[in-house]
Amino acid sequence: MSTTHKESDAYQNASGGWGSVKAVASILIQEKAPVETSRVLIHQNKPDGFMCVSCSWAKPAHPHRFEFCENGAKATAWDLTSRRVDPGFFQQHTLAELEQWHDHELEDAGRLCAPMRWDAAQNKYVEVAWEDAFAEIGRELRAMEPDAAVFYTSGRASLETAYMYQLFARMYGTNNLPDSSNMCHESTSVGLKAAIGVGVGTITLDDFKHTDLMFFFGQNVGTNSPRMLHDLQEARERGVPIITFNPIREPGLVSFVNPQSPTQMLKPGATQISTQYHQLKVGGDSAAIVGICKAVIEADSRAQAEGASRILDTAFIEEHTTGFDDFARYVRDVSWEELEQRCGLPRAALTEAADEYIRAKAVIIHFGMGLTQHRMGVQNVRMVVNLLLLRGNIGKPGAGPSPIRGHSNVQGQRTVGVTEKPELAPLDKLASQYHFEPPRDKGMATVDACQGVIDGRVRAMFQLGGNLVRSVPDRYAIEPAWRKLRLTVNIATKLNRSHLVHGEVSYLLPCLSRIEIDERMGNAQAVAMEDSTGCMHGSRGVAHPASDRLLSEPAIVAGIAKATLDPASVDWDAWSNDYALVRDAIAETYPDIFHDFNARMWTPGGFHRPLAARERKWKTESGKAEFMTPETLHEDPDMPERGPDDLRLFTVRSDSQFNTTIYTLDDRFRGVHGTRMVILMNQQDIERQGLEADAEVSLEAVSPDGKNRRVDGFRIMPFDLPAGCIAGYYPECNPLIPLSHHAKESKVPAAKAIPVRIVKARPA
Ligand SMILES: Nc1nc2c(c(=O)[nH]1)N[C@H]1C(S)=C(S)[C@@H](COP(=O)(O)OP(=O)(O)OC[C@H]3O[C@@H](n4cnc5c(=O)[nH]c(N)nc54)[C@H](O)[C@@H]3O)O[C@H]1N2
Ligand SMILES: Nc1nc2c(c(=O)[nH]1)N[C@H]1C(S)=C(S)[C@@H](COP(=O)(O)OP(=O)(O)OC[C@H]3O[C@@H](n4cnc5c(=O)[nH]c(N)nc54)[C@H](O)[C@@H]3O)O[C@H]1N2
Ligand SMILES: [Mo]
Repeated sequence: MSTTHKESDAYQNASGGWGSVKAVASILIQEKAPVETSRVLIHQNKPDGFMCVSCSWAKPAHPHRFEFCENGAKATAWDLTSRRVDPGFFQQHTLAELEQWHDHELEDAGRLCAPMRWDAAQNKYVEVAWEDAFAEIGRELRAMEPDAAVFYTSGRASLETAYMYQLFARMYGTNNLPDSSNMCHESTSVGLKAAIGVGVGTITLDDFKHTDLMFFFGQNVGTNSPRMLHDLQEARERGVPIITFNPIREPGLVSFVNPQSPTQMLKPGATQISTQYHQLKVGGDSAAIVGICKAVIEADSRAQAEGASRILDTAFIEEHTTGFDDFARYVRDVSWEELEQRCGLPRAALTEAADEYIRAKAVIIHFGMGLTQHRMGVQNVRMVVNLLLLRGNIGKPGAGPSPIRGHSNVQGQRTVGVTEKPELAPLDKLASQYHFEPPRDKGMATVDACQGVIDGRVRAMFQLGGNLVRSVPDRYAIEPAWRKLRLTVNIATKLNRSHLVHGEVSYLLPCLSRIEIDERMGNAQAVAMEDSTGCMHGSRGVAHPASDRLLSEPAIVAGIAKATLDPASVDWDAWSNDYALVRDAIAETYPDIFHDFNARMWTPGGFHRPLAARERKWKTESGKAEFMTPETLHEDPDMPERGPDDLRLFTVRSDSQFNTTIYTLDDRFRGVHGTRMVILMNQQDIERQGLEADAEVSLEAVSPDGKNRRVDGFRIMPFDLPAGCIAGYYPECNPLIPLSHHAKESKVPAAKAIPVRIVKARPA
């Protein structure tokens, strides 16, 4: 049942606060860029400044003086480091040598400075001229079947770059356009699209002023979207309750001190964030939400019997939804015992949450990777919608689903056509706008592309940002397969493992960070992105570029496109010299969203894309918002039976990383220092497995295909977690995830419930 909370030596203080100020100062010093960086930080997330390269949380029209958080400051300092990985660095280090470096050391070596080509004779990267790089990449691509090439995007590149990239891939002849969303919120995009007709959240920052209850399912705000803490704090000061479902008591969801409010910093005591905190079992969310729905529907039946006013919003359900009767029947039939067993929480916890839900008139549900990275990830998202629909909590002020996206423009890249799903791209429009016949076949999502690399079907891998050999599952199969690729092209700011595990022909093309001034033909360029709330913002770099041999991402994409495609209806040079022209083209493709793009991008607080669901117009198959009856409440229908020693591993991010970028080896909030090779485990599980704190162990995947997936060298750390669930860090644990262990329908790797077993280290 629900674990009682006992602090390990984890962080005892609120998130934010002095700890956060200290952490910002120390990262500035670590990166040796204090003066420039502190000047630059003033412009972070400000109208006419640059949009933070860290998370995708909304940027307000009236920003705070310092509109950034500890992690945003770290991300900025990381890009503006004074360290350089220049051609001389590569002369000193062979790739064989660099392969021995830790991920942290690779990126910490500094910013890439010049375009590089892998030289087989020396096993080194050597400098090339940009034009020669483009020409050879073009030749390679022209000699290949288009569907053998994959064009991955990590969610950081701007709307302009993303639009150019997808157009280039399609003109070349493929829909192989996977992006980081495939490992992230794709379960949301699929689930929300089917349920309410739009694949994105429906709330805006304004809704925080009107809401009277918020939920958090599987999102760690203090680490992954800390600027949002301001909005939560303001809501808490109005007395808005917050209910959290998370197997770990994350300090950022428990309490908060605003480091930018001098009065708060001086006063003892922090704002309590979560008013209810439920430590459910990993993968227990569908069951927990069905439990809340059951309590709501039962309360409604009682109200009806007593002649009191209804609890369900029956008018809304009648007019706007389908599938309610089936769902309600399912909910009435499922037993409390089953729900308790599946989510690991007592009925009382679920009814306590339901009581609060019933009292509230406008409810927002925030959610993150804890819901999406599961075999039943899409269903989890559908259950969020079910709960909202019961009381008409979509399409009114202060209410709606709020998926908190990851990378700062991951949502926007999808909006402008980066997708492997042809039905989501405006192919007819592109055909008429650019006079070509776009490919109509389904492209590869990220896990398909990885399978394609393993099978040999994929011959070329482009990464516009990202570090796939680290971020995807099944590393032991992936790395050797990656080395058999014909062509690998990495457009990146910093060196990472994926640049070392390369194809026969391999290029490392360094780009500007968007924090940097991007001048083309003497004119400073700006770019735009979409935040988690569907709002577009302009962004203008303010720092000096790390090297004069860098090109911007749009210029690199244009260079490759021009060298690959026949002279066509796109003037790539003109686009790469004036991004306003790209925005005009985007506006022509998507007039509803992007009309007058160049003028509107500087609207303080950004401009919102129209979202039909916000107006209660449902672009679904039935034309209504759709309730979904769950298929199963089992977290992993393929593996219903567990052995007595089997555990479920969920992978988490530390306070000091951005995905595969590891800033330091500490996780201040969880009390982990100097190492990431720890397994967090409940004390009873430790004893039951005959282990003790600090014991050295290996983890072994329990997988049906019988392949050996094992990672050595972990230490056990007692932690307050539900029984049977253990936690470890991403990406260190990724070799344990079978590629096939991904969400049904969305294919998001199920990184939050990996079946594993602990193997004790043999005594030396
Ligand atoms: N500083 C920093 N910021 C980031 C990132 C980063 O790495 N560092 N990454 C960015 C990206 S790309 C993304 S996608 C987001 C990710 O941000 P989040 O969505 O917050 O993702 P995670 O940190 O992976 O996990 C979130 C939470 O889910 C909980 N959890 C795990 N399993 C379950 C479960 O079964 N049920 C429930 N209810 N909870 C569960 C974990 O304990 C954790 O607190 O952050 C973005 N922002
Ligand atoms: N086990 C497990 N696996 C996971 C997850 C998990 O929670 N658990 N999370 C998944 C999620 S949510 C995501 S989003 C993926 C992320 O996976 P990826 O997209 O593959 O990885 P990132 O770590 O975000 O990419 C980091 C690299 O991007 C490059 N980069 C940084 N800034 C820029 C820029 O401005 N331009 C360009 N061109 N390059 C840049 C740098 O070289 C850096 O090394 O990982 C997924 N994998
Ligand atoms: Mo993500």
